[in-house]
Amino acid sequence: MLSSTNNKVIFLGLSGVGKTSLVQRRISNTFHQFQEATIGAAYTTINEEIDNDTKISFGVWDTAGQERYDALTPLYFRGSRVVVVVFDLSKCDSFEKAKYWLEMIKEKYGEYIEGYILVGTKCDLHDNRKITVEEAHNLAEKYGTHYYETSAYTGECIDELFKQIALIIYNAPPLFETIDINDAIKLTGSPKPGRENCYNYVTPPCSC
Ligand SMILES: Nc1nc2c(ncn2[C@@H]2O[C@H](COP(=O)(O)OP(=O)(O)OP(=O)(O)O)[C@@H](O)[C@H]2O)c(=O)[nH]1
Ligand SMILES: [Mg+2]
Repeated sequence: MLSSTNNKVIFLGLSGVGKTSLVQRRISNTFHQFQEATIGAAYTTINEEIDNDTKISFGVWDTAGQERYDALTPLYFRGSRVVVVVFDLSKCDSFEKAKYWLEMIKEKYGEYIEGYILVGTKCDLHDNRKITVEEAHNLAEKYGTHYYETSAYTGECIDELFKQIALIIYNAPPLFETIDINDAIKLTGSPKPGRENCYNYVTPPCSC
């Protein structure tokens, strides 16, 4: 199992698009018609199986979409491996907000992020649909993101979305580079009784 602590995933999008509902459907297979708006951000750990021998664990930051939190949201970008930009297929303003986040992240934070996913939610509301598949695909193509259409109400495409997040993390290079042993501080000597975790520190000899 790969550790979750450094595998940070952030969900972004206008208030009411259904970010919390996506996460709830995945972790407890439930749906709440009157889901309360998130305050600040909520954190959850999710485990995904890549295959029989490989499991990935990642931490999801489900951010608050209300505009008053917009200035705070970029604080969560730092160290994110995957960014999930969410919009409501029945709300044009949420699609505009998705464009805003994609543009701002690519411009300012792009180099640190391994993958982006664009998600159109509430695909169960067929009659209210405002954003066409073509428009969504064009946006996904412009920013090089994956694209999913989901419904937290029916559960459609939720498993596929979280599996894709896990795959991006699985295929990403490791977060930390291995330290050359010659550059490391060497630990020598025997630990003192009762202080088994304490060692004498000896720095490597100077090579000059
Ligand atoms: N029909 C339908 N309604 C949904 C779906 N997903 C979410 N909703 C409803 O949309 C409303 C908002 O959902 P939330 O999950 O709270 O949205 P959010 O993006 O987390 O909102 P903030 O926390 O304010 O940013 C709730 O009333 C949900 O029941 C869906 O797939 N289909
Ligand atoms: Mg929420």
